[in-house]
Amino acid sequence: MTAAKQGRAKAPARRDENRDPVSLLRRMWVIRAFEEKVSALYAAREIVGLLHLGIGQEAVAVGVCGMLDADDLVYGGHRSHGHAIAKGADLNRLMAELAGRATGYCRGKGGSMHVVAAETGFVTASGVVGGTVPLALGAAFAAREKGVGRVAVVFFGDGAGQTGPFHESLNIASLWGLPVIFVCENNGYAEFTPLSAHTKVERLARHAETYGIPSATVDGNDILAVRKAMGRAVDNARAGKGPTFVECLTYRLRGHYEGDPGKYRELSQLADWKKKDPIARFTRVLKRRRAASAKDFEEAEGDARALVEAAAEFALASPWPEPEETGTQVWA
Ligand SMILES: Cc1ncc(C[n+]2csc(CCOP(=O)(O)OP(=O)(O)O)c2C)c(N)n1
Repeated sequence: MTAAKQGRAKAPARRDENRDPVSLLRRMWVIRAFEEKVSALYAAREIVGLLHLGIGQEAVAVGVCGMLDADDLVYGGHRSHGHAIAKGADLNRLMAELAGRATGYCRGKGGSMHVVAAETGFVTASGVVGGTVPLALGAAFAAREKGVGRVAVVFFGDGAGQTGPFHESLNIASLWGLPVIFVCENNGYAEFTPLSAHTKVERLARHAETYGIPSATVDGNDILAVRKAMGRAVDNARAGKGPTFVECLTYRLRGHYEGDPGKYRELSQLADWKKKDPIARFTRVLKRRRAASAKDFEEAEGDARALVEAAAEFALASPWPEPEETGTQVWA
């Protein structure tokens, strides 16, 4: 069976295979198309529960994961469909998980916020804000003890940067020189609270400084800037030089959750950020550099939408988990 038939969006096996700019654009399109479809299925009540979309933040997911090897480990949070896809998650199984079906990654028991796609190196998402930051330290510690040269990456938001586990993790990662990369998606809001109302530290990377960790703050809607910062971070982690903090300034173009009326932000702010859409922006870069043909651009979006439609069909045709399964795979 081909990768496309399995619902896999040609995930990078190794960082070196991932230099083709068109493949980066294609991967961003897969994430965008996937989340737009999920939004439509949610409106149709085919997907239920709380749903957080990362539309507008695709350059961070693809920029970061594209610099990793297949066996590097990635931890997400509550807004992590894009992170899982960028690390190579199978679209069919991911969509089925969101739709609560037995063919999903966690047999439909995890849903949007608790996806585990272990064989891709996407270890887990989590609904506990800041909760996966210390978990990534464990993976980094194990990798170092085993001497396997693997790195661990954790994605989190600016809100998570105000939690206790985040600060404890930075301190220990620095002290022990762990091969972990902290990727902060600073999208300016924690739920409905603007950054200025939850901290006086406007740049989260300043916390890294406090704990003696090198950092970079980059335009998170510029995939090339994200890749550059990540390249350095990964090289340092693999060379035994310890952690790096990469702060990506970005914006979510959807509400905090699907159905969020969004009254806490100005429409003009949204319109300004739409102009900085990471996909449109990278498309413009490629056009300027004549790095892709008109057909490449058309196919990048078209193929992504076709893959996602197939994933939705697969998910909705899949069986529900049996009621007897309720108590299995549950650790209690
Ligand atoms: C420990 C914990 N506290 C509070 C919440 C409620 N909560 C859900 S999302 C969220 C905001 C998170 O903001 P941020 O980390 O910036 O991520 P973003 O939503 O912007 O991606 C909060 C407070 C939670 N899920 N877990």
